[in-house]
Amino acid sequence: MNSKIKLIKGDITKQHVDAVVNAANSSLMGGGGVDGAIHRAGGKQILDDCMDIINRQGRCKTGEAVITTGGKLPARYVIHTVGPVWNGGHKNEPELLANCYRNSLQLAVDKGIKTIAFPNISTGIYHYPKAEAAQVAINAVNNFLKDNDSIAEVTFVCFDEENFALYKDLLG
Ligand code: AR6
Repeated sequence: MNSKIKLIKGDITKQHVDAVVNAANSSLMGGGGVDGAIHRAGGKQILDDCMDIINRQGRCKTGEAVITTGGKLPARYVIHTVGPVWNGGHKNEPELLANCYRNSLQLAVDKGIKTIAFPNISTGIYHYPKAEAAQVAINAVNNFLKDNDSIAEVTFVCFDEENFALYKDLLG
């Protein structure tokens, strides 16, 4: 396992990292779960940036990622990515979920971001099975870090006990 990968149980809005990742939806206009928490804690500046992005380039497709200010968060940036809705596993969900992690990390590299924290994308309102999602997330991050030196630390922030236990097992 890559030594740059960290695991914590907690609230992503409290993380002191260069960028936190948001499990958004394609409208980028906020929602429930971690998306709601990030917009509430980060304030209006994040939504304003999201609106600019939507006006410039349209909706954010599943698996893609965009970047905004962190507003009032301790993190300087928020990377918003749209996870797949779980549809039984036959709608390319694993590839789309891996794309969320890869595209978020690539955007981080492009912005010179060194430390980044991920929530467990798609495992709440989008109903992706947690064990499968954890495996996809860890593989995607590991593979990315193999080919890219510029990211110093990737933290998986698990909010619920079930995800935390799964990651702890998989990360050893
Ligand atoms: N910090 C870290 N993780 C959190 C937090 C938090 N403060 N709050 C929840 N989680 P979800 P999704 C975890 O539902 O499944 C929104 O309405 C939670 O335990 O936030 O990708 C969007 O607008 C779960 O493991 O995101 C979309 O419409 C994980 O975050 C939709 O939900 C993801 O759960 C996206 O659904």
